[in-house]
Amino acid sequence: MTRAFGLIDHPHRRYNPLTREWILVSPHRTQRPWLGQVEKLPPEERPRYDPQCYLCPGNERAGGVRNPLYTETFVFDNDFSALLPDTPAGKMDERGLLVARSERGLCRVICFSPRHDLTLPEMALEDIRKVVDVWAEQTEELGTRPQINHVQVFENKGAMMGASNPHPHGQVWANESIPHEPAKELAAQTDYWQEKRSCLLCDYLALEEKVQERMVCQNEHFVALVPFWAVWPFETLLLSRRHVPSLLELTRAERDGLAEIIKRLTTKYDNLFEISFPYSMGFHQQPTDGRDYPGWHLHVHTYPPLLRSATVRKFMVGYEMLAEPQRDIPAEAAAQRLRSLPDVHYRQR
Ligand code: H2U
Ligand code: ZN
Repeated sequence: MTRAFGLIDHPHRRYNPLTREWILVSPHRTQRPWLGQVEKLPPEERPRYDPQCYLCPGNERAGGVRNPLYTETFVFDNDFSALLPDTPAGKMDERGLLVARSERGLCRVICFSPRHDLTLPEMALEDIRKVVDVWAEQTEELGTRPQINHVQVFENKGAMMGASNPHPHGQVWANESIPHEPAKELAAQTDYWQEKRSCLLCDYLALEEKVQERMVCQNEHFVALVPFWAVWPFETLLLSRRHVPSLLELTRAERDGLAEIIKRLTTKYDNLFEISFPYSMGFHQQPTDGRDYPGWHLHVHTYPPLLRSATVRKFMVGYEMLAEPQRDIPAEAAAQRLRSLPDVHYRQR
């Protein structure tokens, strides 16, 4: 029995330097037997076109608008937008205890493909590349508006993550304020930049490249890894190798690299339990208020809820709701699993 502290054997807390939060890691718990039910899921078969789907080409959406017969990507204003462009300005503050502010913005839906039966990993590389262009276009178009100071591009995939429809799609929400998560990351990256005159995520990536143990996959322009401070079981962080603050600064070759690594990473995810793997994935880009943020480094977070099979998922309950997040599978073990999975999708093998 070892007495000396080690990350593999002993409970410990890890620090997330991007959000400045701590997580509890309990590696010894993965040995305990799982008593919950594990069922085999039926194979998913979807038609190329679903007459009931509100995202398929030519179909009607809520409110009676009809989608065009689009052949590549398609973007539209969300029919149930959480943010609206014409909200009147106003605020409330009762002794610092009842505080509110008006918020303007807008929400869009991005269809990745006209094909109802595909998802990102099963799409052709050149078609994912077109989605990368749309993400950049949306960031630019919305971000240059004077009242928009932050653009959040994301995808909710799978019913488990609350996605309303299996048709491949993502969303973009753009608003006046910098939301809570990016605001925490902005503070940490800015402080680091000011203290060290170098970038937090560039320095972090250099460390990870030295040890290699949390790497998942990489190409000339991007690296996907399980961050040291990961909370979700197979959480990953995708980083550009070059220090760029947003999608807009990527060269064509870097956009190609982004499409390629997204295909590879999402393929590995699907291969993990041989199901269409649920997750929430999103880009973190510098604010679009026109100011300079030299410390900001473009990255993508992917948060998947599945723990050890297609049916056993992680919830943030109990200690995690009341104290802090906790994980059983150390980041190193999760990275090793993802790394060893094939780059060819299980349905295309
Ligand atoms: P998910 O990415 O969580 O599946 O959300 C899809 C969005 O599509 C959701 O925000 C919108 C919902 O408001 N939607 C429309 O804009 N029009 C419709 O006809 C149905 C759903
Ligand atoms: Zn569809």
